Amino acid sequence: MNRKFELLRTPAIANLERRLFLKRGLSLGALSLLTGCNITEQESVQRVLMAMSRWNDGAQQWLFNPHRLAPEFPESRITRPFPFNAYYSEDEVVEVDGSSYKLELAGMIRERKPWTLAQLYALAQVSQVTRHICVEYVGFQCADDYYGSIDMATALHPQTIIALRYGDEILPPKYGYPMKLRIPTKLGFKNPKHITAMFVTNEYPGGYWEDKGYNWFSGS
Ligand SMILES: Nc1nc2c(c(=O)[nH]1)N[C@H]1C(S)=C(S)[C@@H](COP(=O)(O)O)O[C@H]1N2
Ligand SMILES: [Mo]
Repeated sequence: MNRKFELLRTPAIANLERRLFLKRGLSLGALSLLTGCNITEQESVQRVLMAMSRWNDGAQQWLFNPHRLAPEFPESRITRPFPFNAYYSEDEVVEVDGSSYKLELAGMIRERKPWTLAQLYALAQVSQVTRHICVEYVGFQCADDYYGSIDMATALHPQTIIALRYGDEILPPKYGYPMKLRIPTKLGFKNPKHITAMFVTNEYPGGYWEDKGYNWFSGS
């Protein structure tokens, strides 16, 4: 889904983003993306945040590489109407009074003066047409109680395949008959065998080893 954002970026926000970036490898943008998503259970939010913090171990640096730009799209590719996402329904959207609205600034910021909406509108603006990815996992269940999950980008990777055959034979039992997910960009445990069900979800499904503490991303 693509959506158009009218964005403003004050030097203070850009600086805060950069600091978070360098210190924790997690951008403000990634966090605010999460909160805008259609995640209903508190527990799954916690699990997503835990999963995200586990990404932050160097192997996934490319995800948050400050020099890697997200793809941009022409106006014709905008999804309309754009679906509503929140932890409540659309008729419960919070009402904000723009005339009294103030953006408070706090923490290690030199100028902590709140900004009014009029002041914000007066700043230089940029626009972007970019893809909104809520969370989007693909989960797998296996015949032997094994289970696992991968991000959508990995699922759509050209070398991620469902293996039904091994060499010249039907996939043998020990390698996952009748179906094994083969992901050459990931560690062995991310390749579920004997798959009986696949599902797409926005709630972090975890995995057999991941839920015992293994790194969820475990790949390149
Ligand atoms: N269903 C199922 N899938 C699984 C496992 C398992 O125990 N059960 N083990 C994983 C691990 S740890 C590895 S290394 C690979 C091994 O796959 P292979 O036997 O095809 O080499 O399968 C993965 N997929
Ligand atoms: Mo493994």
